[in-house]
Amino acid sequence: MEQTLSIIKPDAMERNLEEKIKSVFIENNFQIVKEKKVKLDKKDAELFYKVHEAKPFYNDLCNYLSSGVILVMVLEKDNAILDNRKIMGATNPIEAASGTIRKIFGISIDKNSVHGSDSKENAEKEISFFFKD
Ligand code: IDP
Ligand code: MG
Repeated sequence: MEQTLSIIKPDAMERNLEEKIKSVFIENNFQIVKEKKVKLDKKDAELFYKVHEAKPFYNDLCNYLSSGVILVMVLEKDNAILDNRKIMGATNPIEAASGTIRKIFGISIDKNSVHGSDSKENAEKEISFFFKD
């Protein structure tokens, strides 16, 4: 079994899509093993997205992630990291495959409803960022 970190971002939380998006994970055989709602401050968001600090959209991205309540989840299944990326769809909802979370719910490249870890190394880092045990 593998674990990955998933976040339902502020745009989706504000539109009350929490249960709908969670049911996509459950239908796709993920177990939600940990979850919590948090409101990050800007500094937390900057730390979380540190890999993107050189990108032109970094400041907007950090403002956005800290703009409202988010739902952070640890998802578990075989191949959780890649399978989650598949059901999320491409970063830009316009380019996301039909049936993916970002295609169905995403508004724009920045308000794309969900985050998912992109590698084993980042999944471990991101899980421990939110869930210290
Ligand atoms: P990912 O979320 O699909 O892994 P990343 O490249 O890791 O995509 O980017 C992190 C987040 O930054 C994206 O989910 C999106 O919200 C935002 N982002 C990525 N590229 C752009 C862009 O070109 N303009 C504005 N926001 C972007
Ligand atoms: Mg990413």
